[in-house]
Amino acid sequence: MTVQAGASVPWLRVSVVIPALNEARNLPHVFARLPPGVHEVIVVDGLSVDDTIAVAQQLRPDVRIVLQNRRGKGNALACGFAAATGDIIAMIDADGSADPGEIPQFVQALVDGAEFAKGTRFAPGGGSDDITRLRALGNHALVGFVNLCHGSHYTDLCYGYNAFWRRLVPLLGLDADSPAPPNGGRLWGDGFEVETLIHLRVAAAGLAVTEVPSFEHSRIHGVSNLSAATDGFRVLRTILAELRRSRWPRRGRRAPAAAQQAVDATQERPRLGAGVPSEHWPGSEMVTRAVE
Ligand SMILES: Nc1nc2c(ncn2[C@@H]2O[C@H](COP(=O)(O)OP(=O)(O)OP(=O)(O)O)[C@@H](O)[C@H]2O)c(=O)[nH]1
Ligand SMILES: [Mg+2]
Repeated sequence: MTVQAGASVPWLRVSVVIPALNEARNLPHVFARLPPGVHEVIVVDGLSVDDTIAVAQQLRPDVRIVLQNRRGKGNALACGFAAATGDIIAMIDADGSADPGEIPQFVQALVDGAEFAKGTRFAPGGGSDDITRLRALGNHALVGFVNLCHGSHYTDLCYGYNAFWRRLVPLLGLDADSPAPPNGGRLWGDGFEVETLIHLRVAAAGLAVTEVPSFEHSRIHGVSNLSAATDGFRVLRTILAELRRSRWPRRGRRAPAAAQQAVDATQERPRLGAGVPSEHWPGSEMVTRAVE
C-alpha cells in the first residue's frame, strides 16, 4: 500500500511481514484480504513442511520469501523486519486470525502521529473469537502489571497485530543475525514472547503508542504452535527481564548507535497530516485510542 500522508510528504510504502509455519491452507484467505497497493509482502518461513512457500509464490508472484535463521515466531519477525524496505511495517499472522483488511486503520494511526500502532482485542471495537477464558485472564493480569510498572494504559499485551515506522526497528533490539545456538535452541525473544518484548521496549522508550481496536478470528486450518503454559511463562519472564533492563541498565551501557539514530529520527519526524485517498481506507473512520 502506498498512501500519501500529506501534500508535502512523499507517498508512504507499507511492508507487510507475515511469519508462517505450515500455513499453506490459510494463505489464500490472508492474501485475498490484503489491501491494494501494498509495497511488499514478506512471508518469513520457519522451515514449513507443507507448501507454504509454493502457495505464497503462486498467490502472489511478487511475494518476498525470507528464510529465518533460527527457530520461533520472534526470530521470524526479526528476520522479516530486517528484510523490509517500506516506510511502515505491518506485522500479521498467517493463520487467518488477523484480518489484513484492518491494515489501513493501523497505518492511519501512524499517519495521525503515532510512532507505534498497537492492535488490541480488549478495547471497544476489538474482540476475539480465538482467545480462551484462561488466556484472556492471564493477558489481563499481565497487562495490569505492565501498566503499573510503565505507567502505560495498554489494554492488550500478547497480540501480534501491530504496525510501526520501519526506522524504529533498531530500537526494538531484535537479533536477526546471530546463528542458532549449538543445541538448536532459541535466543531470548525468538519465541512467542516477542510481542510482549516489543511492547515493553516501545513503552520503555517512551514512544507515542496508539491502540487500534482489532478483531481476532479463530485460526482457519491447522493447530496453534503456542503452549499456554510454556509460552505464558516465557511472557512472564520477559516482563521481569525487560523491567530490570529498563529500570537498572548496566552501568556505562549505551544505546547502540543505530537505535539512537532511530530515536533521533523519530523526534525529528514531521507530523504527518491526513490526505489519504479514501478508496484505500475502508475503515478510516474507525476510532483509534491514544495510549500513554
Ligand atoms: N516463521 C515462523 N512462523 C511461526 C513460527 N511459530 C509460529 N509462527 C507463525 O506465527 C503466527 C502465530 O502463530 P500461532 O501458532 O497461530 O500462535 P498464536 O496465534 O499466538 O496462538 P493461537 O491464538 O492459539 O493461534 C502464525 O502465522 C504462525 O504460522 C515459527 O517458528 N516460525
Ligand atoms: Mg494464531
